[in-house]
Amino acid sequence: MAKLIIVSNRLPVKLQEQEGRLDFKPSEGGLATGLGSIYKKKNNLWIGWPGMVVEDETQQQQVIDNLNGQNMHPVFLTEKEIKEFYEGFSNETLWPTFHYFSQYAIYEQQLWETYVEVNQKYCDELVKVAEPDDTIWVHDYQLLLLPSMLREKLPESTIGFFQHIPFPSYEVFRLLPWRKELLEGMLGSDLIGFHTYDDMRHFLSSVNRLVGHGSTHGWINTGNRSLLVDSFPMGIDYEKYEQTAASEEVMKREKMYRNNLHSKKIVLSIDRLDYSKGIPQRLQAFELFLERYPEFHEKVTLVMLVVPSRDAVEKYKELKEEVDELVGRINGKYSHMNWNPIQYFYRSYPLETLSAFYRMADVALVTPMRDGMNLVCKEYVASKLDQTGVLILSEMAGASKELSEALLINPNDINQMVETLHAALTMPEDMQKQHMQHMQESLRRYNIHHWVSMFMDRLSYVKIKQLSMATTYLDEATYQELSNSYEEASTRLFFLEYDGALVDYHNRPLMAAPDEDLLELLQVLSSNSKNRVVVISSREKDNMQRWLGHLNIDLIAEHGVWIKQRGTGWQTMTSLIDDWKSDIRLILDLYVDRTPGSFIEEKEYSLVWHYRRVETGLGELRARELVSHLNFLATNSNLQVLDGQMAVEIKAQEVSKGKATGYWLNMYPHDFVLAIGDDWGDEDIFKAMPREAYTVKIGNSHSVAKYHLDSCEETRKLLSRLVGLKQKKLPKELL
Ligand code: GDG
Repeated sequence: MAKLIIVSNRLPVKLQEQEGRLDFKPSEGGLATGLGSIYKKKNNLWIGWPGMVVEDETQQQQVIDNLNGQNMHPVFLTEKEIKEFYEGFSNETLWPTFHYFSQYAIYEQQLWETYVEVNQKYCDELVKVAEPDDTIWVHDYQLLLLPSMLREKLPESTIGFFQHIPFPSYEVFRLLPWRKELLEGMLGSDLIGFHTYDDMRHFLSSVNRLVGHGSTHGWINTGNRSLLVDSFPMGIDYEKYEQTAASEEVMKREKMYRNNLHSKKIVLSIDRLDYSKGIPQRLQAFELFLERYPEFHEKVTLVMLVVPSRDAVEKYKELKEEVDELVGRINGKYSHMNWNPIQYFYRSYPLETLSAFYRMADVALVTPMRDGMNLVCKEYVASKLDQTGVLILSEMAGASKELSEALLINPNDINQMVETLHAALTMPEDMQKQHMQHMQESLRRYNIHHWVSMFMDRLSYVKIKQLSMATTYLDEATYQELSNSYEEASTRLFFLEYDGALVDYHNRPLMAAPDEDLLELLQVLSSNSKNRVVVISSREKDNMQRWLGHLNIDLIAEHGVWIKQRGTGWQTMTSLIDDWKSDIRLILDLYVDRTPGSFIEEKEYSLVWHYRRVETGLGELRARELVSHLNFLATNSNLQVLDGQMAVEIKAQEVSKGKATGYWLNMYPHDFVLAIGDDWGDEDIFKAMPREAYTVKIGNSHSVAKYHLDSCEETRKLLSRLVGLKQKKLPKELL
């Protein structure tokens, strides 16, 4: 039975050695709780590093046996791998870059190589336990390459990927030397999730600019697969925080801490030690607050909890020193015998203490410089059972997109932080309750369980959608069938689209001239007296004549305005009027003026605006504008607008490749028909074909064609095999 496998860098347990015995401590993170409801079910599984280096094989086996009993499976990492893959590439290259701290990022080839190796290690471990039809959900930035590695080994599996940290703007992401490989790694997924729409937008833009795949409504087509990118803001286990806050133990602790603090107002700050969390900036703002509002001296205390993290990394050591110094300086300046403005704890506490802190805080100061989501602010809101308290939240945290009732600040604006802190400490209680109530309603609904089910539902939807869009790959068995009917036929028709099916696209259309191999292939194919070969294009007839006119083949140019049967001259199919062209040309000229790099191609009965050489993004934007502009003008005319490959074409409606190919089907007997195209304009050709025809689309996107191939090379391979020709330039594996 198909199962679900969760993969993350760390397992939701921490393995420890105590007095020679191995001990497994469960992790209490939000993700562990949220996914706990699914990974423990049936034969599901969670795969990851158990948090300790285990080298001894007998010990490793003990760990495997123990974890397998709890629906977990370990990936063992060596000291070197932890240093280079986890501390190094993950935390010193990816983490700073993705949090807009590129100046902290290090680029070392050795670290990258270990990152690749460890991703492969996770893949190998997964392949041992996964079945071909399993669903695999990969988590976070440590495993960006894993989706594609898995796709190669388990092509049929369902792969979801969720990134917990931000995805930076293209301008920042492009700085990484391994940017393309990282994106390609992620693109092996069926569904890619981020916390916010902005992360998703940044990712799509990087994919477009660096890998060259555009997207429509979050769908990316890689040429042979379609995948979806979407946003899924992660929630918390709301009930757990609500119930903990209501427990006797937590209330007892709150009372005790309050007695010890003497202060009337408490401001709370909780984070892992990390430069992305804005801890020094927060301290500076608190210092300025004390300076500007002396009436709050002895009345307010900042309880600051910093959880040790990544202390082996240099930048974190420096940050720790900076925080220690700032706290020392502020306390040194303002402390009294019975009041310390800052109570600073550099350690981790049990959930009950955390919950007591949340309960007693009048204000939570959550001011990261950048944060994928931030769960602390959500936990604070869930723990405020009497609905008093104010949340000050950074605009740079993903959570700010949901918690609009919080007091939102820019963490770089110290003055704004100071004034907002003052506003929070003096906010009337009824207003506090109003804000808190709205936030609680939202967080209760969009909790961690909701997040898991949204992601899983969307993943199933993607699989269904992929199936409904898919054409079958023209595999060996189909080839044999096609080849048999080719052999048996006495009259055969071939309809072959030129650009995209026989020849790859070029930035300049006139650079896509036929190479020797193609000319030879067409010559051999057409020299068989049973074959009639029709090459179709939207190109001008003179262009087609120059490149292919000498061959014994038929040609269709300009979408079917012009046709040429072998041994004869060019003729038009219909008497067309082209008096619309001068008006439309004026509009296209306007778009060329506004879009550097674009140009107009004028054909006898159509006009094309090309934007292949335009800055990525701008071309697509202008094309959308132009298409809607032209569609509006074309409403009551007989013109048709084609939104093609990096080009917008406008032509007379009565002209179509489908109509043109219909002419051959009527004129010539045929007991074998093969039609190959790539663009959505070629769908007309497929529709015009008889039912028994072999219709083949290049690229696996939605099509009425029966089959698909992945590239022009594969078209050539198919045709060469039919006529027994060895093509010189084809890659070995295709021969
Ligand atoms: C990454 C992204 C995204 C903190 N101190 C203690 C303690 N904690 C718990 C909190 C909270 C968690 O740690 C911190 O979560 P955050 O979301 O705030 O931040 P990251 O660790 O950086 O997490 C982040 C998250 O992934 C999820 O996608 O939100 O943006 O950076 O749950 O309560 N827990 C205990 N003792 C402590 O002293 N028990």
